[in-house]
Formats: sequence, C-alpha cells, structure tokens
Amino acid sequence: VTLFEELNSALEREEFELHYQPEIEWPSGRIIGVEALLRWNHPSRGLLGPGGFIPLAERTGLITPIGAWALANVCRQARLWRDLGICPPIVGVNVSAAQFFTASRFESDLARELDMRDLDPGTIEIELTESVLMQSSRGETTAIDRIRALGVRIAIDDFGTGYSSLEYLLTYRVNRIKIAQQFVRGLPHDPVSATIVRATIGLVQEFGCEMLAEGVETVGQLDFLVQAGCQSVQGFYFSRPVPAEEVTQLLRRGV
Ligand code: G
Ligand code: G
Ligand code: MN
Ligand code: NA
Repeated sequence: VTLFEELNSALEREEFELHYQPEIEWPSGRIIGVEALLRWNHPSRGLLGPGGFIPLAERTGLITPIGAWALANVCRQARLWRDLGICPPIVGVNVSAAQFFTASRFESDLARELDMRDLDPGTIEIELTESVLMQSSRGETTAIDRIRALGVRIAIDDFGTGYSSLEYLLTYRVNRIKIAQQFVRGLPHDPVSATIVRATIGLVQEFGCEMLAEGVETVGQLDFLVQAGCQSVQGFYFSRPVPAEEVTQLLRRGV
C-alpha cells in the first residue's frame, strides 16, 4: 500500500488525533489560548507530525475531509472545556489554503459546527498562512470577511515567512499575528533575527493587532520578546503540544 492509500483510509480508521499547545501571556503565566495540531497515529510508523503527511493531503485534496474532521473536533473539544468551566479564551486551528478555498465547504462547516455546539464564535481562531491572504481577491467580500462576520477570530500564522504585503494586514483586519518561530530561533543574540522581531513587533503594534511569538524554547528568547513588547508566547519552554486530557490538567492548574 502507498502512503496515499493509507492516508485515504486514516479517517475511517480513526487514526488522527489532535494535540494542543498552550499559548501563554507573560509574565502573568496565564494560558490565553491553545493551538490544535494534527497527529496521525500511523499503524506501522507510529505518531506522525503534520510535516509527514499534510503536504500529501494538500496535493491530493484529502486535506478537505481531514481538515473538516480537525475543525469538528476542535469545536467539540472547546465545548467540552466550556462545560467544564475551563475553556481558554482562544482555541486555534490551522487551515490550509487548499482547504480554505474548497468552494464554500469550509465556511458552511464552520457555521454549522458553531451552531450545533452553541459555541461563542470568538473562542475559535482560524490560523491562515500569508498565502491564503495573497490568494484572496481584494476589493470584494471574501471568505475571510464572511468568517470574520461570523465572529470567528483570524490569525496569520508563520508571519514574516511569506510574501507579506502590509496591505493585507489593513485589508483584512485580522485579530492576531503569530510571529514565525524561524525568527525567534536566533534570539537574543543573532542581530538579524533581533532586528526582524523588533521591527515586526513595532509594526503589529502600529496596526493595533494582537500578537504572539511562536517557538519559544529558552528564557533568553522569552526575555527578549517581553522587553520588545510581545507578551504572548508559545513554545517548548512552556509546553510541547500535548493530548487534550493533559491540556485539561494544565488549564486546571496552569503551566
Ligand atoms: O506540529 P508540527 O510542527 O509538525 O506542525 C507543522 C505545521 O502543520 C503547523 O505549523 C501547521 O500549520 C500544520 N498543521 C498542524 N495541524 C494542522 C491541521 O489540523 N490542519 C492543517 N491544515 N495544518 C495543520
Ligand atoms: O502552525 P505552526 O507552523 O506554527 O505549527 C507550530 C509547530 O511548531 C508545531 O508543529 C509544533 O510542534 C512546533 N513547535 C511548537 N513550539 C516549538 C518550539 O518551541 N520549538 C520547536 N522547534 N518547534 C515548536
Ligand atoms: Mn499554527
Ligand atoms: Na502553520
């Protein structure tokens, strides 16, 4: 069997799992959000990260049903946390361009899930890459506008790694920018990383947008970011992505 055939049957075999990584406000240490990250529990290869199968899913169109599964599960989990009285303010889910632009499926799936679970739409955050913004046609009402109109949050993921046009930030009024971990990696000593991160933080502040730095692994990176004005962080320094039950514990007692 090929990897494609295995991926094709992975949904019905219930081989996918979502792990969640906390997003922390510092120095308060408060968990302000969690990001859902897909894992494939492959029958012979073990637990695979998205890097091992998302590109194949995108090329073959399988990302649409897999992504719909992820979205439904994120909404179900958000509702479970709400019922427990511990729902974080933001529950984020990654959405590929290939999935986002599949006719109006994504939007209608999202609206249906919110309705069915009776969720506050402002709890759910859709993480899009800059390539989605680039492919959206400016000047007309886009899927992004309609999703914002539902009250759902939009974040730009991996900010700075794409073909950023500042115009997109103004056009779409996204809620949040997630600064790519590739820029955080070199902090605090690499001067190029330091300059890019400081400039990005200044820019995002000008736009009045929320922000978070990804991939924080060391106290040196954390200190640099907080001093530069970015007080929301995510990364191995605080927690790896972990199964939902572990996040439930973290939400109860903090990281
Ligand atoms: O966990 P890991 O570092 O391997 O994730 C790599 C990337 O895979 C993430 O940055 C994210 O963009 C993507 N990814 C993770 N989960 C999902 C998902 O549920 N749907 C889509 N489309 N992409 C995801
Ligand atoms: O959606 P995005 O591309 O931001 O996905 C985040 C990915 O980065 C996840 O797959 C997650 O496992 C990974 N990640 C999260 N925190 C860290 C970190 O501190 N260091 C490294 N190297 N990877 C991280
Ligand atoms: Mn992400
Ligand atoms: Na991403």
